[in-house]
Amino acid sequence: MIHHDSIIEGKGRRKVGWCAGKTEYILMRKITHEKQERAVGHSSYGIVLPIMLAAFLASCASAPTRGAPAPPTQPAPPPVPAASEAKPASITAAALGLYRTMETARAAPSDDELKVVASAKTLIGMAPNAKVTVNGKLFTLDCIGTVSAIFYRMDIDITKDFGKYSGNGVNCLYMTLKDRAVLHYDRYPRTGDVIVWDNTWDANGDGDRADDPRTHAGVVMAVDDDGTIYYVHENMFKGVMIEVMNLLQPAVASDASGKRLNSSLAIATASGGPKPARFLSGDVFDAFGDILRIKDYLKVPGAAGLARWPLAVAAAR
Ligand SMILES: [Ca+2]
Repeated sequence: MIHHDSIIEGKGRRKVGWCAGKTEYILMRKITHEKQERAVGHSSYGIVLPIMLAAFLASCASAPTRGAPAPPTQPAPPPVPAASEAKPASITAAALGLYRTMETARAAPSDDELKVVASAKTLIGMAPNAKVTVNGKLFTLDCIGTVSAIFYRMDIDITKDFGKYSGNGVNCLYMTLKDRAVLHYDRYPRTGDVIVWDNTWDANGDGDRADDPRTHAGVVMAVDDDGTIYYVHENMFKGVMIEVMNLLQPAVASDASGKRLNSSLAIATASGGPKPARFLSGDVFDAFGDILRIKDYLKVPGAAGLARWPLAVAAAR
């Protein structure tokens, strides 16, 4: 209230001051006019007034009439491309920041991709941490061992560069893919892409289930039109199996029809405990990696490679 009153008082003072000043100004102007008339007589009005009147009329002629509506403002027309600018035939994946175009993502499976499916199927149903020999090499079917075994059957050694990196096998796989520039984050991957997840378990044992990057891996088997991805991986309780992930709805377990969109992936702790806040596969997704694009780089030395894989595996899809 004190502030409000002071504002009113201030206005009052300004008003009184203005009135007094106006009175003084009128009196001074009258005296000045009398002095000017005495000095130059009335002849100055004969020159000054016509000039002022002409200027006033000129300004009136160019100024809009007060109260009349303003003329409508025309919006600027859109820029017209030059005739030499060719319209693009399509919007590229690069322009959208995608790894693949939608046409590529939807293309029929390649022979290599069918071989990944066939290889993975030889392992489905195996117990957690089971031992298998593939092409003469022994594998333990934990998460990275399962991914390794799937590709090793195709004479692709995903562990080729693991010695260059530190951390667990999943991190070494991630770094290999990153350094070969085949990591991507498309919502529609291809069969044969590997998947890397974060925070699937408390790997560093600090009790925080949100600070453990690159803790799990799997391989894409197939993708539905609604974005549901079927991946094969080692479920640490159930063994090698196919489960689902949907990056269009990453935090939804099932849709309205009951179709499963995202499997439970992050576990509480090895010793039990509350479920993490983010536990669905889509919600702990990190990245995809295009192993098949670097298959020649990862080829097992001396192996025949994919050429010796029987094409009959196509029937396995
Ligand atoms: Ca942790």
